[in-house]
Amino acid sequence: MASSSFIVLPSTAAASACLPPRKPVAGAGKQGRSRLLCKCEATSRGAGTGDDDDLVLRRLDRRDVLLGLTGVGATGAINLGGLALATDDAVLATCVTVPVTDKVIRCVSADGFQCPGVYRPEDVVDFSALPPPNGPLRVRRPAHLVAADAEYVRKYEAGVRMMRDLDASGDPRSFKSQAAIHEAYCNFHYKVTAAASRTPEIDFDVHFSSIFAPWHRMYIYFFERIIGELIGDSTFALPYWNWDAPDGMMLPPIFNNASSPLYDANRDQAHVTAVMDLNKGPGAENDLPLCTDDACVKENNLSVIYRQMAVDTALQFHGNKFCAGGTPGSPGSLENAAHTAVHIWVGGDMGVLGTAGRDPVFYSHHANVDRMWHLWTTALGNDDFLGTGTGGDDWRDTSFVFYDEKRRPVRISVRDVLDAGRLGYTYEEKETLEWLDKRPKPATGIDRSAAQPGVPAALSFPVALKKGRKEYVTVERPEEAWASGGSSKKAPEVLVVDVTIDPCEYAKFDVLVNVPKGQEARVGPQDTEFAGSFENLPHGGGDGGGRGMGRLKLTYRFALRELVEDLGCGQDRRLDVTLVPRAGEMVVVDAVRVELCN
Ligand SMILES: [Cu+2]
Repeated sequence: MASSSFIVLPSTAAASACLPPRKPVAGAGKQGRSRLLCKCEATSRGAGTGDDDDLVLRRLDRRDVLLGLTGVGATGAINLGGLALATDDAVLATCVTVPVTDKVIRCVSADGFQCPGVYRPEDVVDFSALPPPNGPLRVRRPAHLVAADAEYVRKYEAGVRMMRDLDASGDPRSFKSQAAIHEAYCNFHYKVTAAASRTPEIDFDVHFSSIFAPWHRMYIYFFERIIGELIGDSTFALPYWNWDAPDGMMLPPIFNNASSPLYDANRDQAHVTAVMDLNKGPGAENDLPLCTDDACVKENNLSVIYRQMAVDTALQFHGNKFCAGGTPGSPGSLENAAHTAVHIWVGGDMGVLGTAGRDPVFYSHHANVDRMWHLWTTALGNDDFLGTGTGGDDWRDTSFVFYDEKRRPVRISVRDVLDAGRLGYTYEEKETLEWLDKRPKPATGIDRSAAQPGVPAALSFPVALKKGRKEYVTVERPEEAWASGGSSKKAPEVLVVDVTIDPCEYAKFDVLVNVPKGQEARVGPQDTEFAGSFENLPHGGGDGGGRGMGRLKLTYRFALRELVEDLGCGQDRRLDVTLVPRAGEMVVVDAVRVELCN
């Protein structure tokens, strides 16, 4: 059903790890890391103008490469798309796959930021050498239900209060030190050493790669153990914010008591007692005008969660492996969807990566992110090790050092944390997993005969997104997909969108597939045509202020296998893609393509 009003881009051949095949590219050496100061201030520029576009594009370092290869102005969309891919190949070739360990990353105290929990290397003990947890499994329960257990809430509050009372500079278990761990690892205070990256030291971040899920599992594991130690209860388990269940789609009340140590006064006060909307940005009206009541918002939320969980491969779920050599980062659906939306919804400290760990609800939010991972491998029966994209052994050998409840620096690796049971905890499931049954259905309100051929084509890549201006592109599907009428779970079809963003800016855009021009407002998260959203949780904030961050290149994959099946377009050679910008002044889309992910 491709209409001629969309620009047509070629597909790439099916490739492993969702990346195009490698080929040598002249001029690749011109790729530089442009460093632009990131002030992390709200931008106040007006609606998009041509000048704004130029400004955004000038900050796009890949463009230097493109200009070096050919005149951008003289090339059409197809050539530009091809060149953008070729440039990606050059970047891929520089990917260094040294496993991230405490030997190759180091925290740098600078710009007012003090690295928390400094330790002497000779004091580090391996987690695997410590006695395994004994006693019953610690059971993490839904936070909205533990309110009825006054004894539990009292103990939890006592533990957090004791953490807050510990000496912030002398005890790595203090609440302030614990919060600073997240800031250190997500505001680019850690550097990958030159030896490991074979380049000058580069920034390290636990987001935008398959490190996201295991690192956060480690982080809240030790946080939980510290509380248990302080209150003298080794069975203590964090409550999880059950935001994937309709009854949990609100800030759990135990966090909204101003006299409790679980309180954070900086949260968005308009949201602390409202039903959470995973499709709404800060300060914005609901982006999707289809909802007028809470029940509808909750249904939309369930669709968002269905989409993040119904991905077939570890690469889609966890994102790319971390590459020290400059390959674009890639968050998985676990990170990019509900996780980011909940941070944004809470706002305040939670709304910026640098300060997120200062809000006690962070640890319950991430307990649910962790539970989503747990469910993906258990209830949904998926395999973390599908393919090689998440880094295989590099991933399992990735390790970090955290202080444990006994104030010992402990080296813990990804392979130590793949099974929650081996860490001695589990999740109590009280609510049914309603999202499991929320596979989106084709929109009923759109007129499919209303395509408007003849609308002049206007899109060439890279393109700077502007709120209020939708972008239309038609992409070709891999022959393997259309020739067999669709794709398989083993090699599912995905829509790959390459973006360059300002890491300090909140940014969001929705992606629609096969929606005739002008009918976008008739399609919402419950509809098949809504492929999903890309959303960036801003870096910055905190003591270091997020200074010195450059532009960030990311790749995100939108699942297409079920979408194509449900729209009955498995034999079509092309898909019409609409990008709907929602927030952000500095988002550049570098390429859009369809690949088979295996
Ligand atoms: Cu988070």
